[in-house]
Amino acid sequence: MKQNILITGANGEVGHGLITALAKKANLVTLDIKPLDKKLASLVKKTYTGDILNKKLVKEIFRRFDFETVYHLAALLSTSAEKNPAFAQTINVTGTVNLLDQAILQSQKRKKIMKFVFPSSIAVYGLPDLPTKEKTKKIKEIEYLNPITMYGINKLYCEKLGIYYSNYYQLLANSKRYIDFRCVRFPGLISADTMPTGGTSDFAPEMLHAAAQGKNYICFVRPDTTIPFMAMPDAIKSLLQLTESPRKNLKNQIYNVDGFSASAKEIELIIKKSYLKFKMSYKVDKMRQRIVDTWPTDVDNSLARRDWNWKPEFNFINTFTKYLIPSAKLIYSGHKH
Ligand code: AKB
Repeated sequence: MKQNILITGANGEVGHGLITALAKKANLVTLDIKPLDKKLASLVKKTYTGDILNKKLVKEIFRRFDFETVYHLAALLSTSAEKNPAFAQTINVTGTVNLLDQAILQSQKRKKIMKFVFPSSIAVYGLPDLPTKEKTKKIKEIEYLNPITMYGINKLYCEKLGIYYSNYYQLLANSKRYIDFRCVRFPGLISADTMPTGGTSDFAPEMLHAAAQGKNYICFVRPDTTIPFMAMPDAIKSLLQLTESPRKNLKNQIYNVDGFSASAKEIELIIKKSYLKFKMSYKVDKMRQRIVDTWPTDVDNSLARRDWNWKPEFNFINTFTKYLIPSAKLIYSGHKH
């Protein structure tokens, strides 16, 4: 029998990829504040349009379905969160607690472990200044956990909550594990199919989508701004690979995953090789620049490599030449929906 999987924030970029990848293998139940994209509707068993903060709704979903795995993707990204920190805290943290509460209740009742997979972010890092960022290069999971954004703080706290719910919940009166919390820290994600909203790494996908639509683009960070990025197929691959790994192989619960590291200028130049008429300029947004200046240049993937054999398929060049540009060309010429 196919297992039931719940995906929150299903209508977002990662949700799109995950639904497509899992549709054949599992019965998918989705929750999002917006109605699910029509293209995806036929791939899921049941879709709920509603708020992660609506406890009654979340309870009802867990009453109707027994879940093997939950992918909790719903979140307000870093720039949006900075515009409304109190709201971000509620969505990102209270929303996660609502879900973890229902997950643990169900798994205790069924006496079965539930996997709870959570995308965290490089926003949990906070480098104090540019020389330290320059020097640090590939950051390890335990380094510089001093986020300066509400989103980064929320993600870091939710990582801790996940660890609490899976290892110490009510100090595990009967020392049994009910939640198997697994987490990847994503870099900036770039998808050919969808546009992110409200993130600070959005300058890279925005550049690509502007070029593909024949529009000009004004980049909101300095040309030398360098952070790690990942092609969406690798992001989906990493979530699936981590979910499928035997628990005994996982010595950690939080893993960096890498794709490639590139500056805004390098991204501009590679896009311009395919879109010869693309015009771009830079107008720095101080708040967003300040955020990315505290994010690392790159991440160290050695724990993910060691425990679940993580290896990205896409590097800087083939992310653009083999995935983003060919797919964006198809999409914007109307051949792919
Ligand atoms: C954002 O920019 O907020 C996200 C992220 C890096 O987590 N894309």
